[in-house]
Amino acid sequence: MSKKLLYNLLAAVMLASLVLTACGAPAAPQAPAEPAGGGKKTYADMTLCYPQLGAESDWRTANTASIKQTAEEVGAKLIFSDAQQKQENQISAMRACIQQGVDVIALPPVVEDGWDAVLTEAKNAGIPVIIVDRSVSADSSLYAAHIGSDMVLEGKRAAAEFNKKFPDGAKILELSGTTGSGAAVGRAEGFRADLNPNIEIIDSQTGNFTRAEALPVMQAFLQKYKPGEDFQGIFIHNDDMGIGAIEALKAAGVKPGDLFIVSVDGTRGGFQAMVDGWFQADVECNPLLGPQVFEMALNLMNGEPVEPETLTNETVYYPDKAAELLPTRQY
Ligand code: GYE
Repeated sequence: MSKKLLYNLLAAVMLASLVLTACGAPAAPQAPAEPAGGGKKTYADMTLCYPQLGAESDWRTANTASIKQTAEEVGAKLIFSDAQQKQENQISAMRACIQQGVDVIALPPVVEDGWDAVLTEAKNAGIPVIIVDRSVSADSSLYAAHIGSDMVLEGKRAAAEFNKKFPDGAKILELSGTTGSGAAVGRAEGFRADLNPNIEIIDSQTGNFTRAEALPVMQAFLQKYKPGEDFQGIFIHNDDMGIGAIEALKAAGVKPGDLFIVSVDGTRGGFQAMVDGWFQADVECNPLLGPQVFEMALNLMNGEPVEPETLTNETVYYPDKAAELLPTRQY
């Protein structure tokens, strides 16, 4: 090929690509740019945004620690914020990250609904989003993947404990997590799906996953219902609320073991409550998601395919092993 022909060819190709961009074809979403030199991107290239939903529980504290520690270990840059359980704070934190042009956003959504707009903004900016921990109701085309627990299964596991304990039926209370959160919705759904029909949930109130809010809710329950007579058990959506509830129960003269209490998370506080005889089972929910999140984020940066749904492997803990396992608990 002559030099001239080569130049002409090159000029034509450049012109064509100019015309294409000038026509305003939308930027291909989520197609990561080829790293310079064609090599793969590494953690040193990564800025990950984690708009944490809050600091409401020991589970959350452990989740935050896992994300921060993993960022440090792999040498990635982390933009972390705490939304104090407010969706609008999470959304503004996400928008700030989009503006900054982070590589990946990992979002633990406080509630399921209301994410479409900001997820669309991230998608249009070509920033992949990993939904972490709780789920969103948004269309799955708006995010790259979800990593977290099977909340419905956790509810089913709790129901199985009540079914075992009360084959002849019972009346129970439910202390539920944050209204509209994937964790509370899923646990309530799984619990009701598997609970025997002779076990009646006589009341259900939210304690917003915190000790402070669960305490007055339990106090109000105790004003209305007599423990042992009106109800024999409580399903509590997390250990922190369980600890708040125990304070109210103690103050009302209830003794450990008077009621059948099943909680969720498996934190050290939950294990202590089993050692002390308050909880009869604790359904595990694992917050240590940092390593999985960063690994997936790197794959996304390199345009590699990722699993759309990664569920954490979990179990149920009982008082018989609680004392032995307590010192080994990581959260
Ligand atoms: O169970 C609770 C926390 O979303 C799985 O949120 C998480 C839940 C966890 O506040 O302790």
